[in-house]
Amino acid sequence: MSSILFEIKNSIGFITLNRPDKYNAFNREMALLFQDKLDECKSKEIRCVYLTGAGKAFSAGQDLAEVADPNGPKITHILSEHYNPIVRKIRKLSKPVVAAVNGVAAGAGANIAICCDIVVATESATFIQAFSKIGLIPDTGGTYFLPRLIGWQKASALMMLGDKITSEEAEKMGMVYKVFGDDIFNDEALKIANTLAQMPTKGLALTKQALNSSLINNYEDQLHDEELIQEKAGRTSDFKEGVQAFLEKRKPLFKGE
Ligand code: T3D
Repeated sequence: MSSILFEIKNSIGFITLNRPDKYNAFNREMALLFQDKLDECKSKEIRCVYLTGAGKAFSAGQDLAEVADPNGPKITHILSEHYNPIVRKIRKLSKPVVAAVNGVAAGAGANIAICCDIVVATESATFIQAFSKIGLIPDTGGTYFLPRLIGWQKASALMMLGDKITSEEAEKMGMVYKVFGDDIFNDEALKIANTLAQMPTKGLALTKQALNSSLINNYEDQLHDEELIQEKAGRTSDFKEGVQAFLEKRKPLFKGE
């Protein structure tokens, strides 16, 4: 069985982390395969990506058995070849990526989730910045995204103490968009992905571009970027369709173009 499952349905690219007996911990093979699948998601056919884990966990981060293996990859390679490319590919992908956190998300698993565009979680899911417990620093973009999502103080405490927090706490802090009861989680998370997959994909891609640049721009540069990016959105056929549908009082039919 492959460590990453991938299928395309209703314009959604479904990526499932699939090492359930290891809580979907990443080894090299899985990290590289995940990157390949993210590349496949560039296809025009896919208008939203849905990322989840098989079994009980979302992902327990780096496979610690691989780290302990003297023949395994070195720390610097693990970051430069495994996790950093994953974060870059998710942030650069010109469509929304939904992290459907179905269980524990620890270490790199937690930080992959929070770099996605929309994070939803089951009531029973938990988040752990597990790195400090084994003497590492938080990586996989965590030191960049987490303080920006929940504030520097809370990020600092979670990263130093390595506390396990519930999905409800994560939602209150701003790390998660919505939490759903375990019984309705799949349906609700899928509803979000289906909605996104029918929306103006180029407009969403440009929204993502503007949000990405807001992380580094000053205020004036951001206003300038909004002008440039909105100009591109205004040239899409979905924008024309959106306006036309509004004027004709009908439901728009967006084609992602
Ligand atoms: O060089 C580098 O490493 C740099 C890159 C770093 C990136 C990172 O992600 S570092 C952080 C690595 N992750 C962790 O430290 C988390 C380790 N796991 C845990 O703390 C706990 O397993 C969890 C809190 C995630 C879940 O706890 P619990 O009690 O619900 O489950 P469990 O019994 O501990 O785990 C279930 C199984 O998954 C178990 O297998 P077994 O004994 O039943 O055969 C366990 O060994 C396995 N598992 C869980 N996490 C990992 C793992 N196997 C390998 N690597 C893991 N990270």
